[in-house]
Amino acid sequence: MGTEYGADQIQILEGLEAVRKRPGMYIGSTSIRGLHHLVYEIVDNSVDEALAGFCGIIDVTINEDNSITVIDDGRGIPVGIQKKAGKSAVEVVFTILHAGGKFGNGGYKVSGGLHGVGASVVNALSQWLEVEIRQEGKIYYQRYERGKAVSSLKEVGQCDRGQHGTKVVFLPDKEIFEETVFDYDTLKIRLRETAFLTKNLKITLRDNREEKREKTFHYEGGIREFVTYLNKGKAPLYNQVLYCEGTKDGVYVEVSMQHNDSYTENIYSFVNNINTPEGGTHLAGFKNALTKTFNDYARKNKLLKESEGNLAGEDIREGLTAIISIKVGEPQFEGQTKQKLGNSEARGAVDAIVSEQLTYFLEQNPSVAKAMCEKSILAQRARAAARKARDLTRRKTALDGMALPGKLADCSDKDPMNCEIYIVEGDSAGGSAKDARNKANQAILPLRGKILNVEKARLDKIYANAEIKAMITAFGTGIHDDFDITKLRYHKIILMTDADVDGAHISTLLLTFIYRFMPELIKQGYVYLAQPPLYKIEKNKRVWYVYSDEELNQVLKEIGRDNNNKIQRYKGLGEMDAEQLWETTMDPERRILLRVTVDDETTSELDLTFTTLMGDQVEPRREFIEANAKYGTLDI
Ligand code: TSJ
Repeated sequence: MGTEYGADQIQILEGLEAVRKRPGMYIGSTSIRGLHHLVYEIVDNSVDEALAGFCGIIDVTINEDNSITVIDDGRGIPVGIQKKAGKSAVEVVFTILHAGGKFGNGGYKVSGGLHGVGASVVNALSQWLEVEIRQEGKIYYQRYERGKAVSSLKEVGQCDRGQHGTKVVFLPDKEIFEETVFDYDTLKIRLRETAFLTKNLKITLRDNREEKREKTFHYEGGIREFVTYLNKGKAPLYNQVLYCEGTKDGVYVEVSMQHNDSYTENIYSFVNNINTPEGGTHLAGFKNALTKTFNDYARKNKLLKESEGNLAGEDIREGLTAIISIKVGEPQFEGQTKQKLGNSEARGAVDAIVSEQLTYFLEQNPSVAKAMCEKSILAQRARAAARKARDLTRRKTALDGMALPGKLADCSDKDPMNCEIYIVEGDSAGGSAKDARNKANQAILPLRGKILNVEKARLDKIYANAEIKAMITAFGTGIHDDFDITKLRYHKIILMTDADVDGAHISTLLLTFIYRFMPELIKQGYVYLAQPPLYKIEKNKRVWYVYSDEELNQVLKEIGRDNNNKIQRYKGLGEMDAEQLWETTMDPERRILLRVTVDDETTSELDLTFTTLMGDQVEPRREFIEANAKYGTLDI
């Protein structure tokens, strides 16, 4: 057998070798993110089986050794020999790069995401992988090591004829991945999203490591429940969740939406269950239908006076939470990051289905239509006022030659690459920071007290807010349509707040503002959280700064807990003198910074995190900060 390797097979081996040589090309990265991607690649196959109507249950388990088991109750990967490849379809799936799930005429494969490359890539990047298939009363098994079959597909037993499905177990290769410990919450967020997008599919996630956990996601309402979930903790404007569904030109369309009383737009679009953070034709079709249908209705029913101009799309979308989910045979992804749908038929399909069903809904529910219309008209007026305010500031800055805020203590270096700006809570801490800083490249912008919660204010009020104006002018980029990242004046924007609950709240407000108005700053990694110490310990003229209670106990254990330690707890940044602030929090050689990042695979969850934290409870805020620290990467 060994001598009979043909040219095709040699190429196959090279194919998987290529994956091991340049894993980043296939799964984005070999960081913790790439590690989790392996799970999604496998699970996506089962989801496809569910979309085809043959699978209702998916079980995902993190095993004690950090291997992953995925089991579904689908038809089972076909076990027959594929003539062209000269091996079983199972082996083709696991050893040939880019082999989709198309077998004969039964092909339905609709997935195809950014890295939709499938099982062979996971196999190539796993120390070992085992597959078990139950089909027509028989159990089949095969094992691979680092992408290579170590046995052929064998019948290993018998099962009930009614039993069928696929089970895959794999251990990510430590030679490839920087990190091989799975994070339960990361998988949970993604699997929940998948369950929302695939109604009637039941997904269970289990953690069999030290901390045993289990969670099942099953949403009969599908994306309707997704909208309810996203609006949790907010006040909906009306009780119904609008839902549109239909198929046109080969595009299956589902849309669900509900307004809440906030001012932000939360629209998430998906194609074949894959998030499209940059939108595309399906989103454009939705927006067009919404604007057109709504204006038609408002005019016809005299909710909008003849003298008044049309409602703009953004007025109607104020406070709107919506999911647009479409399924299409051959998705075309465009844009630099391939996160934008290009299929032109999707635009028309979504537009037509939403227009027709929304028109009907508005006619059937006049009180809901009226509530929507009143909110939109208020938004329209606020937008006009905001434009006026913005034009004024624009004219002013043009005349003043970009006047910087008076409170800003700028740095002398003008090369943004070298420069950092510390956003500091309160004038007293601002004072210490000004004394402590390196004037050459560290600027300080003190803010007074709590900043405006942009989730709870309309645009006109936001533009009029002094702290927000100060930040916008200091950063230099402008916002929204005017945003220009090349004008950014500092390549590190560092939020420095007290290491307590109030400080955490202020950081959250600041991050919310930046995320809503200048998301690119976060996406491109310019935003950081400073980490001031919680305690200072002194003993025999030696000093330790510690950043958590855990660390405090550790240090005390090492040096002995006795009365000679003078432990000082910092209640706020203001309690530190300039030198201490420099040593612990601002000196690039010694400080710890957390970089704030977003995971675009689960954008909806991140948005939710930002918004729930705006509530009045203390606990969720702390959770946020912890979660954030987890997302953060350490920069010494
Ligand atoms: F891809 C994979 F190997 F990683 C994998 C595939 C992993 C897991 C956990 C499940 C699956 C999988 C594949 N579940 N269900 C299927 N279904 C098929 O491969 C299948 C079965 C029958 C037919 C048919 O046309 O008769 C077609 C397909 C694609």
